[in-house]
Amino acid sequence: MRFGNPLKRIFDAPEPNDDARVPPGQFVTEKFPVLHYGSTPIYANLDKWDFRVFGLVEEPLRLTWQQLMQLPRATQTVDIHCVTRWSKLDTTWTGIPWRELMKIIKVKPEATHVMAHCEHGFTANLSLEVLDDDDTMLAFEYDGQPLEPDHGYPLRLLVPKRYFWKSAKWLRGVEFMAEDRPGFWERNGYHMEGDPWREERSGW
Ligand SMILES: Nc1nc2c(c(=O)[nH]1)N[C@H]1C(S)=C(S)[C@@H](COP(=O)(O)O)O[C@H]1N2
Ligand SMILES: [Mo]
Repeated sequence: MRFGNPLKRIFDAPEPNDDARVPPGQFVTEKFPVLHYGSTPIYANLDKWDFRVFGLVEEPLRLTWQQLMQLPRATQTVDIHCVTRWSKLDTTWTGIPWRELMKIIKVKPEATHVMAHCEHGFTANLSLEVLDDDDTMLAFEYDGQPLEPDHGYPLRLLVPKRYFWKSAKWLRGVEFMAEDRPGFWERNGYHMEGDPWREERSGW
């Protein structure tokens, strides 16, 4: 029996399959589909725009765009997974890491969950445990450019470890809560957690 050249076998090995990066039931797209309920907010400027931190915090905050832009930023490349079955690999975002935001907030010990609040009343719920990750951010750039209006300009939440509906566009604030509460899509039948690796699509 011959084993051949072991080095050759290594070089002939197929590229690591993207399957390992794509959650079950998803297909990869090169496009960047636009998906949301309602209309896209258009801002003439950000003079009146603010970002609110409220609920179970020692001190509620209201940050202007300029104040938010003073916070440390980071750029990361991640995969995103929409519950409507498209995944997009290697998307590059710049934003304020969640953990940087948390450094300026005094969260009360009883807080376990966050409701993301957006323009037009859209909401999405997340546990603090899921948010507390180094790839969660308040994103304001995609591919080095300000977010397109349709993709959430000026600010969206980015939670790569959850289905993309949790990455709330046109984010205007975060509310800290003592229990989990369904957000917009969660009230409409989506799963409370939305982990793509566990295919947590429907809550029913
Ligand atoms: N404010 C707001 N954010 C939202 C939504 C929405 O309806 N309103 N839809 C979510 C859903 S279901 C998806 S799949 C993604 C789509 O983001 P994209 O349009 O940038 O691809 O946004 C999420 N964020
Ligand atoms: Mo979605």
